[in-house]
Amino acid sequence: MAEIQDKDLAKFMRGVVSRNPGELEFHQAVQEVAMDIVPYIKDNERMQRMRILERMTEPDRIVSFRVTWEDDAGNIRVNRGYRVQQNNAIGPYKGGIRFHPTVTQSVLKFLAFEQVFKNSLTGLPLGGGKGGADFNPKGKSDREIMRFCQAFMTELSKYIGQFTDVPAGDIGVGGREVGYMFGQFKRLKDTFEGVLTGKGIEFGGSRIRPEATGYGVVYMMQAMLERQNDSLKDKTCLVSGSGNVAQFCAEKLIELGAKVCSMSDSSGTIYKPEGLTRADLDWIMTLKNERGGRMSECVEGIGTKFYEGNRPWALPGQLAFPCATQNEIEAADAIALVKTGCIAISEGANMPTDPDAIDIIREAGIMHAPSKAANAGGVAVSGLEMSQNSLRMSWSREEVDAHLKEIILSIHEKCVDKGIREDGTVDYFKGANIAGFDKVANAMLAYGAV
Ligand code: NDP
Ligand code: 8G0
Repeated sequence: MAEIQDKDLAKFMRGVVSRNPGELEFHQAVQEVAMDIVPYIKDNERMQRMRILERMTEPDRIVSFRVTWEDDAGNIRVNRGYRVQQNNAIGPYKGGIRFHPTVTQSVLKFLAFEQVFKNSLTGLPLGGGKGGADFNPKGKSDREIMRFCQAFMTELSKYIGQFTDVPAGDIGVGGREVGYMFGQFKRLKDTFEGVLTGKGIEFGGSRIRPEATGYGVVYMMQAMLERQNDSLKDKTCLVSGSGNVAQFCAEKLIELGAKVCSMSDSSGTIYKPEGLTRADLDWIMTLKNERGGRMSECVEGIGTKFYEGNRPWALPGQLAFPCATQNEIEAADAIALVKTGCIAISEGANMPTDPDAIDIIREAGIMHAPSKAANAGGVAVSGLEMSQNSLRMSWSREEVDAHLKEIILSIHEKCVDKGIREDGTVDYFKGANIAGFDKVANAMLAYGAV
């Protein structure tokens, strides 16, 4: 990372680093926000005196717990579970649960911190949190997944509730896992409440929740292009990932006439220069959602190219949609994107672009919507799921999609409002940080020293 020039920012970051030693992802997420917020509140005596930014960077609490479960061979297995309850100034803690071997406290703290700003941007009454476990669901049987989810929820159930903290899925946690966790919560507490989102439609789930994040990422791109009198039609697109977010990002792009030239997983990238068809995407969805397959199988299945171990960023494409994981665009990838003429990036994954890559992309004048703005559609529809649960109602696809679009457009407007530069271009990172910060900060000021 480049050395920090601003003296106040450097001092603030020294404090963050010394209070959170070794938590690199958390430092990265805080620095990205502080870069915009430290100058923004420099002359705000009240925000300074009330230590608003210091308080925002300290989670309200973190619970960490042992998850003991039994595998199919009868072995006792142990994992570590967490819930980071970051900030509930504007609503109950809200954010997903990740099951992946790379889960650490630092990763969940960065995600929970980002979540606070994102949830604020949605305009809905949602605080920020995140949870997960270092459990690897790959290769596990359905019954092992069930036992793990039940063991995880047995402990987590002590800390959550519809008005307290409302988790959902994330990497490695989809509809099936949410079902197992909801079932266990209901069994333990004997209450039927909207304590999780991303539920099945039969037990309180919202229409469009599975699609929401990916669709929203595309709506954000559409809004950025339209501001330039441009459109998605016939644009070549690089999508990374092939999970929930990537699949529905690809679906919406195809529907709107763009060409999805790549998708990927942790083994490598597929490439089809003329763009995947709807039938290709259906094949990929079955491969990933039902057969637990790898992207390399697309070569035989749908006739794409496959580049083992590679990310898609060096392939030709006008638009980029990172939808896999954090720091999947590094400096060399950013250079490749600039070289092949990428004009805009909409982030589906959380913090997919590392700080050096962000600088390169900014320098090149590429439009770049940060995850906290671009992927907020997922949590927004989770917020709508909570509303429907409270109303004991269920809205149609059209109603939910219309709300989703409206929320993404309003986030785009907030970014423009707070991030517009003198030359008329927009710093979407700055706009999202300031707009997300304002609402939470003002609520915290209203509460006094708590
Ligand atoms: P899924 O588990 O459905 O899919 C994850 C995808 O990313 C898979 O293709 C996976 O490949 C790939 N991936 C995950 N970790 C790595 C890694 N360390 N290196 C390389 N590839 C990796 O998760 P989602 O689609 O739900 O989540 C993707 C991203 O979007 C995450 O950053 C998540 O936080 C974010 N997000 C998700 C939302 C949602 O509603 N689901 C909402 C907002 C943000 P493989 O199959 O090989 O592991
Ligand atoms: O619905 C949610 O609360 C949720 C689930 C997964 C990821 C996210 C996110 O915004 O990163 C939110």
